[in-house]
Amino acid sequence: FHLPSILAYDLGASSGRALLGRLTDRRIEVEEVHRFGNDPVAVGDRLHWDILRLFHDIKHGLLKAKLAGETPGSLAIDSWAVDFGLIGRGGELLGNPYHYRDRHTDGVMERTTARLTPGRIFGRSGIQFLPFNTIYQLAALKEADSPLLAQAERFLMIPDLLRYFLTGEMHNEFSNATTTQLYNPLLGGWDAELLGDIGIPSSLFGTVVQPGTPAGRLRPSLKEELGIGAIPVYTVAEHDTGSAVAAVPALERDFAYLSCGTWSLMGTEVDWPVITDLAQELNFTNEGGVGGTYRLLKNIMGLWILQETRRTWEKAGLTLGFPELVALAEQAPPLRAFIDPDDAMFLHAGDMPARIARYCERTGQRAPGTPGEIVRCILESLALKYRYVLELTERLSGKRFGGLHMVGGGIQNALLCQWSANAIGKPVWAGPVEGSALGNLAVQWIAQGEIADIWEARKIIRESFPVTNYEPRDGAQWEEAYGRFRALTRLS
Ligand code: ADP
Ligand code: LRH
Repeated sequence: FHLPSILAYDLGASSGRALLGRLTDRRIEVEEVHRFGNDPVAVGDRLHWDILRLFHDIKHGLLKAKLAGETPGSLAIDSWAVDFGLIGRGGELLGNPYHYRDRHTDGVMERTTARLTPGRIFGRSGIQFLPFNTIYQLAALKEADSPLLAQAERFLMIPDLLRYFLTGEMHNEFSNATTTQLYNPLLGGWDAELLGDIGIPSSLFGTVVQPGTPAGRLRPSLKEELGIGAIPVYTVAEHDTGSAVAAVPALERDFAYLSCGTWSLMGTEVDWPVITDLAQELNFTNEGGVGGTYRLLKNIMGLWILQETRRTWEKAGLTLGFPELVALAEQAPPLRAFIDPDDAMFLHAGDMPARIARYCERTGQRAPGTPGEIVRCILESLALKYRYVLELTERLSGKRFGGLHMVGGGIQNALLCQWSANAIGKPVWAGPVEGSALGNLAVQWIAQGEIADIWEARKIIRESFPVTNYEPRDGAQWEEAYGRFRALTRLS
């Protein structure tokens, strides 16, 4: 007896993918049916997601599944956090959603926190201060007197919106809702006071539904267009990091994870948000997860810096793939120059090699010159920042971790995994690569009663996919480097 396959769409900031999953004899098998680019589009001063192209690729994934002879029993979508579309009269999407790296939020977090106080915002949401949080994006629209707000009747986050395109139903999913900094976990709903503070009507926000809720079926026009059945659609942890952490193949209750893609998200899972002065001071977040869990974590700028470096060189005629970049870094001399990846200068798109040079000048270091030196500087700095944030996670949670679980596309970079182990002085357990898509599949199976809970899912994932073990090496050199890194980056 075989259960039908099910379909997971995982949309990352750098690419999207559709994975078919099958659960047979407590083992998961996956097949990637579609992978597609996710290229934001700059128009004038604005940066948008190409939301209709993403929807086109979601439909294309369905078509490819059908051509492969598969009839998925269900599907779900997860994506990056914080971004949203506004829906107007007649159910029309108003405008193209903004990209969280658009500059319209520049200065808005500072103005909003000065007015409301950080304590009020963190105390009510438990979410870290990031300049692109939904609360500041909405406040920016309000400050600009955006016509979108005047027309808006509903607020949908990116997966809510794509799910709505598929089904015609509007639901606000919990894990992603928490990333807005407008959801109050203590009240268990949208925070009407914070919404009032920024002048946004509560009526835009619907009831929040948990991951693993049936959320409609493909709408008739789509069935007709693609010649397929009325596939049921579920909510999952629609925040990709929530799905990734649900798939961490940990057997121990207290574990540390690093979801390693465009962003590096590091932290631990907790049963209840840690909303304390220390959490606020260290700027940790409490994002909602599967089965009532929360992710106590911190954003680290991640491989975004490498992606933009690669794009800068490509525009100058030097096209290098990630494996080639990693090979060049390996040949460059070790532990020379460091950056703080989380310096605000690295947030927006642009010429990262030039910014790295500027950072080094500012901190009295010789700037890396060759491509290999530059990539080495980025990867080593990330590894050192991982150590810093892992130490903060231990301090804040009171837990001690025997090693670090890494998941996501970044673990295909074996050098980064090894250097992370070296920097933290503990083993790194790397796998699976497609963490978010697997967490997405697992929550669909939990909703359908095929898997009991995330702990059983983690066990099944552990038995279905390889985990690579990286033991720490070169302890003394990395210890010395960490001291220099801390001094240069002024991290206390
Ligand atoms: P996101 O979901 O945020 O778009 P992914 O989890 O897909 O990101 O990870 C993308 C990152 O993975 C890239 O920025 C790159 O650094 C890394 N990566 C992808 N493929 C490889 C590879 N073959 N070798 C080394 N690194 C890779
Ligand atoms: C990772 C991610 C992260 C958010 C960022 C906007 O893809 O969802 O958790 O902080 O994108």
